[in-house]
Formats: sequence, structure tokens, C-alpha cells
Amino acid sequence: MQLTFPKNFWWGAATSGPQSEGRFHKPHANMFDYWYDTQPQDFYEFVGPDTASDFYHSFRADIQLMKAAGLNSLRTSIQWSRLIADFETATPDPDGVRFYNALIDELLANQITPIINLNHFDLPIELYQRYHGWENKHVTDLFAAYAEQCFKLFGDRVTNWFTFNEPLVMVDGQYLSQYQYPKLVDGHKAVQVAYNLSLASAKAIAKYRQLDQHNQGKIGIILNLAPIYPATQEPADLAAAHMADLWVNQLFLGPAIKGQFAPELVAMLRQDGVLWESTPDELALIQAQTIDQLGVNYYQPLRVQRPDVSPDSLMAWRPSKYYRGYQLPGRVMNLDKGWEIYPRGLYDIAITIRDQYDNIPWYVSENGIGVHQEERFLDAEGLINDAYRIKFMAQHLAYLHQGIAAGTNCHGYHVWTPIDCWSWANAYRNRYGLIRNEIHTQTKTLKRSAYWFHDLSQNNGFS
Ligand code: BGP
Repeated sequence: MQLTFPKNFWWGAATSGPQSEGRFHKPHANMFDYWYDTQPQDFYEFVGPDTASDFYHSFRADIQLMKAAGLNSLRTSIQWSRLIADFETATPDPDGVRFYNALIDELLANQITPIINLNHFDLPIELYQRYHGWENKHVTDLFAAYAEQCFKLFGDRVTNWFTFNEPLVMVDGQYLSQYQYPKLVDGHKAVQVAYNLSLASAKAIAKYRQLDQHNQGKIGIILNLAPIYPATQEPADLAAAHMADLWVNQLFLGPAIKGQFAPELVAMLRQDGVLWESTPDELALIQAQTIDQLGVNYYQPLRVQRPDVSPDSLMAWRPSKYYRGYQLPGRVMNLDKGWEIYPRGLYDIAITIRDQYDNIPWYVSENGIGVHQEERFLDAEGLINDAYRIKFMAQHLAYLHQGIAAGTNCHGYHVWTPIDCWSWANAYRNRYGLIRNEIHTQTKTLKRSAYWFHDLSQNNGFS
């Protein structure tokens, strides 16, 4: 059966500045560069973000490859630390302006819609050292000033903007679970940072609306949403699933789409003694500046069960004291990444957005499969025969199609990622690209999945 998608569907791919461009030698490194520089020599086999996929130098040739893979949109991010020379005044750096101008023009000249995100975890390290980053509300003003500069510089050509990618990962990785710099465990700070990120997003959106007087563009936020499934239908597991949903999904969906934090979440944080500091003016701003469209990154579901210890017996506050992970027997796994593959989760997200979030316009901003040592799958013609990636995309798209048929307002699909790139979590081990990158020579070759994606885009669907 042929599955056809809505007209003008974005068939795209997603990457980020810090993971693709390669490093630039300036005093203002971002948190990725700084973290990498401070690791022991054998960290990630010492293959760092220095070159990444060298997008800064090779973007013109890379865009030709993306075109060959059928992309009609590219989601990437501007690096705050590359574009801005002085963070206090948001004075742009001429080389940063030149690079992003050239990139946007090249995309448009090749009929690829640029979708620009303003933060992909890459806070300039200077702002952490000087202000403790997102813990400090002053940084939300600096972010809004940087965002305003982006809108002024590029808003004549870019009409799809996003403020943040996966803010929850910054909260969790940096302040609760210790997988991103500065690797703290501090519930108070985590909660304040979560609030400050929503505030920063609202401030940036307000700037956009002041400039975009003719309402030509759209602005939103990109969230990693997880469909949440309880281990059983027993009340304690259902309650655990509800608490997980409040933290994992509603924390950022609430302010972004409804203009307010879920009252139940606020009550829970207050009762636990970790509620953020807010002012009535800030809350009014958040209420006024809801998003136009949502980006959804979906990789895996979250299955939970009741906690195994009393939540109040724990010393350090963590939202996960209310729930614990659960592994469904017989689940399908991507063993390389350790993530469950559950394509139906995308349908469940689509229906949740339709029914609980005003059926807001949205698109899949990331979905993909990371695989180690893909050279194992080289075929006789010298191409990576990544049938697993084609299957992964087709299964997810089939469920997305069902969601669209059921009325969800989805207008695009972006695979992570166009070209194998650097990852803050696993360097180059997990390859996600439609296009292979030999990182030591920067030789880039379409994989079989790129040809499949080309046909998908040409036919606006697949059978
Ligand atoms: C998302 C991030 C991306 C990308 C992707 C793949 O959470 O937005 O930046 O890295 O995950 O994950 P990983 O690189 O950890 O395999």
C-alpha cells in the first residue's frame, strides 16, 4: 500500500552546529569543547569535536550530497559562541556572520529549507564560568539578545526558528544524572534551570514577535518527548507513569504550549521544597509567548514502574524518585545504543499532541538509529547497506502516517542525521547518517538509506 504524506511535507535531516561544523579557534569555546579538553587522554579514544564532519569548510559539497539524498529541509543550529563576539552586547563576529549567511544562502539556492535552532546544549563556556550558566537569570537575557541578533541577521531568509533543543537533557545531564558538564547532582539547581530555560525561550520568542511584525515566520521549541507506559495497570504503576509524564513531558510542554506549568507539577515541586523562583512578570511573559510550532525528537519510549524505595527516604532530590525504569520482556532493542525500538510510540505522541496539546502544528525534528562499525555492512558496490536504518524509518513513518490520518497536525520528518557526525555522548561510535563519513579523511558517501530517502522525498511517501 502506498502511504502518501501531506503536501509540502518536510523530508529533512537534523544536525547541530557543535556536532557538525568542527571547532573554531577562538577564546569563546562552548561547553562541549571545554569538557572535551578537560577529559583524560583516552576519553572517547581521543576523537573529539575538533573536526566533527567539517561542515564549516565543506558545507557546499555536503549540501550537494544532502540534495542527492532528497532532503528538502535541513535542521541545524547556530553556535552562540561562533556567531557572537561579545556576549554582553550581543555584538556579532564577522566570520560567524559570513559563515551562517553563506550556509543559509547555499541551502536556499538548493531548495533546502533552513530550519534554525538557537541552542543545542552548547552554552558558551565563558557564561558558565562567569554566571553559572542557566542557573542565572541574567543568562536568559543574554540568550534573548543573541536570539534577537540572529533574527535581525537572518530573519529575512529564515522563517522557521527554534529556541532550544531538548532542554530536559540539559537539566538532567548537567544537574541530575551527571552525563553533561558540569555534572552536578543538585535538585534545586536542576529545577531552577528548567524554569530559566522556559523563561529564556519565552524571552527569545518575544523578541522574534517584535521583529516579525508581518507574521511571516514561525518559532517554537524542540522537545525530546517520550510516550510513557506503565509496567502494569495497577494503581502504583499508573501513578509512577503519571509522575514520569509530569516531569519528562509536561515540564516543558506546559509552558511552551499552554503558557503555564502544570499545577500538579508545581504542587509536587513545592511540596518537595525545590520549586523554582519566579516572578509574576516572568510568568506573564511565559503565558503570552507560547510557541507556533513544536519539534519532537523521538528515539525510544519510557517504561516505568513504582519506585522500590519510599520516595522520602532518598537524600538527594530527583524526579525519578517517583518512578523507576522497567524493561518490557521481549522488547526490540538497538543493542549498539541500548535503546528500545518502538515505532508505535510515534503514533502515541501524535495522538497526545492532537488531544492534549491543542493539536498544535509539529514535526519530527529527530528520529534515527545509531549503529557501531557500519563498515561491516559495505556491499559489493562499496556502499553501506544499512537496511536496518531503512526499516527503522519505514516503521516509524508508517505509524506517523496513521497519526496524520487520525488528524494530528504533523508537517515533516527529520532523520538524525544527514552525515555521520560527532556526538557529545559517544564521539563517532554511533553512526546515524544517511551519508557515511570516513572521519580521518572526511570522505563522504551516500549509504543505501540515502537513496531510499531520496525516493521517499520524491514520491512524498513510500509503499
Ligand atoms: C539527541 C540529540 C542529538 C544527538 C542524538 C543521538 O538527543 O539532540 O544531539 O546526539 O540524540 O544521540 P547520541 O549521539 O547520544 O547517540
